[in-house]
Amino acid sequence: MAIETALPQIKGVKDVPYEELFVSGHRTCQGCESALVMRHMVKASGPRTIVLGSTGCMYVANTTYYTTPWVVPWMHTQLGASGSAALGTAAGLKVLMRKGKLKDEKINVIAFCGDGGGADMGLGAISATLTHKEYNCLVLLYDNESYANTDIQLSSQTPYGAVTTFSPSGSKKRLMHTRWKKNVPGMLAAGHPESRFIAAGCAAYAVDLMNKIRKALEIGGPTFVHTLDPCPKGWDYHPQYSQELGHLAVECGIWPLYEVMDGVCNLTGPTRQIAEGRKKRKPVYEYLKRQGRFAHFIDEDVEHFQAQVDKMWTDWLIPGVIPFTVPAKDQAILKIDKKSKPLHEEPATA
Ligand SMILES: Cc1ncc(C[n+]2csc(CCOP(=O)(O)OP(=O)(O)O)c2C)c(N)n1
Ligand code: SF4
Ligand SMILES: [Mg+2]
Repeated sequence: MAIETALPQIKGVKDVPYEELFVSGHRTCQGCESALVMRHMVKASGPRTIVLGSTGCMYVANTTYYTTPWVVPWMHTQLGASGSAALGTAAGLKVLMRKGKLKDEKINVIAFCGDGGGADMGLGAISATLTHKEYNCLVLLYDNESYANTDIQLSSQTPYGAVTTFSPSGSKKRLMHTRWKKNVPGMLAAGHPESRFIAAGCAAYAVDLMNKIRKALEIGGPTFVHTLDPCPKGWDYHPQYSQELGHLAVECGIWPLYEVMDGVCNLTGPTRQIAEGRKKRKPVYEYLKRQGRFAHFIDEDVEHFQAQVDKMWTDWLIPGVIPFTVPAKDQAILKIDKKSKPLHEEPATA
């Protein structure tokens, strides 16, 4: 029987393939959203897929000796090498097919990395890969907001003020970590014109995520998807709340869902509803209070966090995506009319 390789958009849950290509046999924590990302990722891409994985929880916990949940071919790659592994594999397949050593068919190449491996250590390799338009590959960055596998160290994706093993809250210094999260998908979309698809997703919005993965693989060339993944161990909450926290991250406006296809930015899911004024953005306190990593926050910390998120929605050129603020005197020259766009509701005070 011929294997269906086209990847049409999924209209609703009934369209989601039954076939599981990431099954039992892994040892991720209960409630691990990153494991769910892996499952959705290969469900969306189908059986003609090669997965390459950087060191991290999704490598270590998924490849305990003699067991693995991967049904598709899988290979480990070095912590900062997801970009290089994706490009090298795509190039290798192309050569083998050109020489007639492999059947000429569409094989999806996906390399995943964590936030430590992708947003920090391997960012250069991902950037280089996104400039090579002749190779078809997807880099998926699963972001649990810490170097989780080595016991929750701070990364550039750890949110402002959060406790990690490298940023404990002390009596002299309440907040050890005061940097705002690096904007990886926005940065990559703004700087890589040869990449035709770059997106931000979350497994709590499974169909939205699977469709982004399918678009990335169907459009061709090097593409990138960044997911925000609640991690019960690192974020310190009961595993049953992973999906709820994913929803809250989006509903509070902290993690906007969007895709940039051929240079056109499209907000998706609840992010679009908030931007259109059809849904009220929730106060960030709703999200922060549910996690032990923010338990040391006092009112002024919550207020600072809220003010930064508000700025993303009110001042940024594209809410949550492009962090430029255009001064009033230049808005007409740049054809920007902020007043015509109701970007946010007034946030409630926490
Ligand atoms: C070059 C290199 N430095 C350090 C390590 C040790 N190490 C293994 S996994 C890991 C954490 C990776 O964090 P991240 O990429 O965010 O993935 P996560 O563990 O959070 O899933 C580290 C530091 C390594 N394997 N290779
Ligand atoms: S530490 Fe976090 S990312 Fe790692 S397996 Fe556990 S829940 Fe998943
Ligand atoms: Mg991580």
